[in-house]
Amino acid sequence: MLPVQDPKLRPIAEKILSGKWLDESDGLKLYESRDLHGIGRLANHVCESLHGDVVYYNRNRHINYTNVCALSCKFCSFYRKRGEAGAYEMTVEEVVAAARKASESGATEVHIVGGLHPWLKFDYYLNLLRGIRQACPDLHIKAFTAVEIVHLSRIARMSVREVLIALSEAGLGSLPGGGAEIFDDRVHDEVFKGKVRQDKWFEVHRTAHQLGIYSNATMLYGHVEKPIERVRHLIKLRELQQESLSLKKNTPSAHMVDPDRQHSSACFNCLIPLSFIPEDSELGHLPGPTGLADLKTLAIARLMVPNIPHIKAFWIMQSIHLSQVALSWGCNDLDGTVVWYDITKREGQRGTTHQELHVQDIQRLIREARRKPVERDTLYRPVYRDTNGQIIRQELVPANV
Ligand code: V47
Repeated sequence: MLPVQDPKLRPIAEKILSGKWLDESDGLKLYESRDLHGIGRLANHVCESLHGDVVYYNRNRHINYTNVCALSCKFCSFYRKRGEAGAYEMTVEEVVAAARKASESGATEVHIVGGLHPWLKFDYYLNLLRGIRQACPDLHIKAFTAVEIVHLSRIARMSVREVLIALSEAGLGSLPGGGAEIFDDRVHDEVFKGKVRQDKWFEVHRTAHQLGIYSNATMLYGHVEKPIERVRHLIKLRELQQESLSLKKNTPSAHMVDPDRQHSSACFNCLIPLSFIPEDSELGHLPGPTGLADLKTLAIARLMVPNIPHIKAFWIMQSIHLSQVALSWGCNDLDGTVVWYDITKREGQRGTTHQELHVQDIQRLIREARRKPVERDTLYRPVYRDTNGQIIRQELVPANV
């Protein structure tokens, strides 16, 4: 029995159940359909066939090192111009201190992104990575969106490839998925003119994958884009992933990011559809997505992009309550403890950067959704801890844990 009620979704359901990929018109039909539960069941089918009942989370700490930005994207309420009230930039020492504190309280990852600061030198970024690497050798540093990487290549007068190699050597572990927004020139010119276009975003992630650096991908939805633009965005991500996966299959394995040595290539780990939060942005007059629109988009992301293994409901943006529901709509990841976040704030969080979920609460949300919570590291390897919360080193973990 096909798990859909809308007859227009039957051919799509058949494709999904037989493991075939959906095309643009299938994506549009999913958006047009009112059979939200049918779409959810299909997404859940894909999710469970990949991950069973496991839902991942991590112990992480987001750090936004500066909100000073050369750009003025209309959807963004985070950026400030230098000297403007509320503008800040953290020193390298402050970032390292925040990372050390996170590591001491059990985090395995720091997620570091900021605005395109017009005056910080390339050395600032290298020193920041080196400082964290030295202070916390085991902490994974996921840092800098593709847009920041292009900015660094301009200020350092280096190619994207050279910048990524330099950052890796200084301690970068992987790239977050931000800055993708919607890969469409009309939407680009209307909402984030001045930001790099899609070709550059893809160049950064393609190059990262070739160098063996894993990355994530995002889609910012619920502002001025149309369903067709979301569907095309998702298909473009699926295409790069396919390219990266076929390269990965054909390269030998070794974990060195070294141009003179052979290394294994990488791919996208996770896709994060980001629900637009209009408050305090230049698009504040827009209503933003509803809960049902959020669920539909998360599920459609799962269905359109079967080759990116993980779909994350980022609780900061989809809200804690809806992210829990999304675990039955194709999502198998909630991000993590976060602790500190300045880019977006929902009602009730305005005026504070402290946005934190405790591990026990994350686990409770997942269990209540009838899933099994598994702590992961950035690269989705399970993290095992003893009863005091200390990490049991992977190689010491017996096979039956
Ligand atoms: O690039 C900015 C988005 C992104 C708003 O890789 C907004 O694991 C909604 O990319 N409403 C940064 N979204 C966040 C991001 C991310 C988050 C969590 C995990 C990962 C990961 C990546 O936030 C920006 C932009 O697309 N954004 N303003 C807003 N008003």
